[in-house]
Amino acid sequence: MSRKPIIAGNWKMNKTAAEAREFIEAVKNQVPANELVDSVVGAPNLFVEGMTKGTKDSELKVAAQNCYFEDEGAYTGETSPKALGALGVDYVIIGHSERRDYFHETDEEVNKKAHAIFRNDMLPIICCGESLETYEAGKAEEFVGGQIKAALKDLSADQVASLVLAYEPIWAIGTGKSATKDDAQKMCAHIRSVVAGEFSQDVADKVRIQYGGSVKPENIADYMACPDVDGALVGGASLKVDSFLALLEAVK
Ligand code: G2H
Repeated sequence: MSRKPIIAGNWKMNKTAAEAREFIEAVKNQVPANELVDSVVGAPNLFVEGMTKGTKDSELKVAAQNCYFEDEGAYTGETSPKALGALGVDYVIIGHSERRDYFHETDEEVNKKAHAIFRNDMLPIICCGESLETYEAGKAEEFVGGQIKAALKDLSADQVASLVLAYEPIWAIGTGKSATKDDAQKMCAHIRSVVAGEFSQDVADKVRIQYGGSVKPENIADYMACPDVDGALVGGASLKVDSFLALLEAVK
């Protein structure tokens, strides 16, 4: 089963709107063709509008980094998925361990957000991953399997086949300690088997699974060589033009 690779930069809370514009101008005409790879930049929600305008005639796609699960209403400070959809945002990253950890995002909220994202014609990139403690206790597969089942609850088979899952072991995020390619392959294969069990083998064969956690141009080929790894969610190494383009070149 061949799945199109997807490389998504996750800028986290970095860059100003002017810096984002500069980045887009520098990369937008150098992004590989969309038939080869989905190239995505996850910008701070504050300036996704500029990003969607700036990437209009390019192969680059835009992700928001979070949204609320209601479309509108009295939710001061939240980001409406309806508003993101109307701006032409392609993907929304949800369930990132930083949001789960610092902002107490629960599995149930991740699931509600996934439904809201589909309702507004975007695709979720759903993050999962275990802590060092869980990894060392040998409970990583059980833990991540639980996150996946909860996140995908009541989605349709077609929806699940079209979304993106991102396995990011928390102990490998921004630490420089990337998981080995065997760790990544083992967990991504496990995640695919959980999807097969909950939906079908056909859906599991279609869903794209990224690895994330200290991915950089120097190690991306190792992960992409794994049969169940379909791309990467990249933080630090997605911030610089050269490094982002090198990641895309490595997978096209
Ligand atoms: C994991 C990743 C991107 P980094 O959070 O989501 O960040 O590549 O900096 O480890």
